[in-house]
Amino acid sequence: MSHSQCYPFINTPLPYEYSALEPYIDEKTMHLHHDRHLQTYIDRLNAILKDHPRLQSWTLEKLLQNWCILSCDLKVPVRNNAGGVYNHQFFFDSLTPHCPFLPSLHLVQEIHSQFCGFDRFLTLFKESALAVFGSGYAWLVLEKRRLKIITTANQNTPNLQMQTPIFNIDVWEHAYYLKHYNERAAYVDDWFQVLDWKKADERFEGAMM
Ligand code: MN3
Repeated sequence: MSHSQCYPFINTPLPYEYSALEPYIDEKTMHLHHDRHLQTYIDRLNAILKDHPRLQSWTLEKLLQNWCILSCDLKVPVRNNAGGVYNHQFFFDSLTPHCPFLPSLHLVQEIHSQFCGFDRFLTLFKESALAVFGSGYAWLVLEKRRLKIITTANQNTPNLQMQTPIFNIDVWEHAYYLKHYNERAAYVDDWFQVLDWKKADERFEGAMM
């Protein structure tokens, strides 16, 4: 995901094949999720910005850090659609078919110490993902050099001025319904298997520098 991208936003290809996350995340879900759900947010965001040249040089981050100072008619649509693009790009970019879970990663060690054990962290993160009522995301973020599990509703994003996202899980039903129906817990277990720990560690290291 490119942080310098601005209007017109484009749907960059996944960094892996649609089928690459099988059997944990199925190919059809990846097609629909990336090509339709994410595409819709991109199309809507571009349509909103089309008549607002002043905002066309703004990156996603800038739109998300400043949506609250926009005019009344723009606030909510910009937050929802820029958020929809950001959250999805971040989600897809946090997955990998190669599962490079390495206990030696600085991030993993930090999780171990801040959450009193890695298994306890996994339990807490899963509980948070299950606790999102309706649609939203669970995140691991870094705030003031401390790791924190947070949740966001709908397409709201973390507070990007204060928090650096490390990874997120999309718990909207469209992310898992085809394979897991209403069983969000089974989806969270599968998602853990394809989380890109190396990418997460790079984000963590970058924010700690
Ligand atoms: Mn989604």
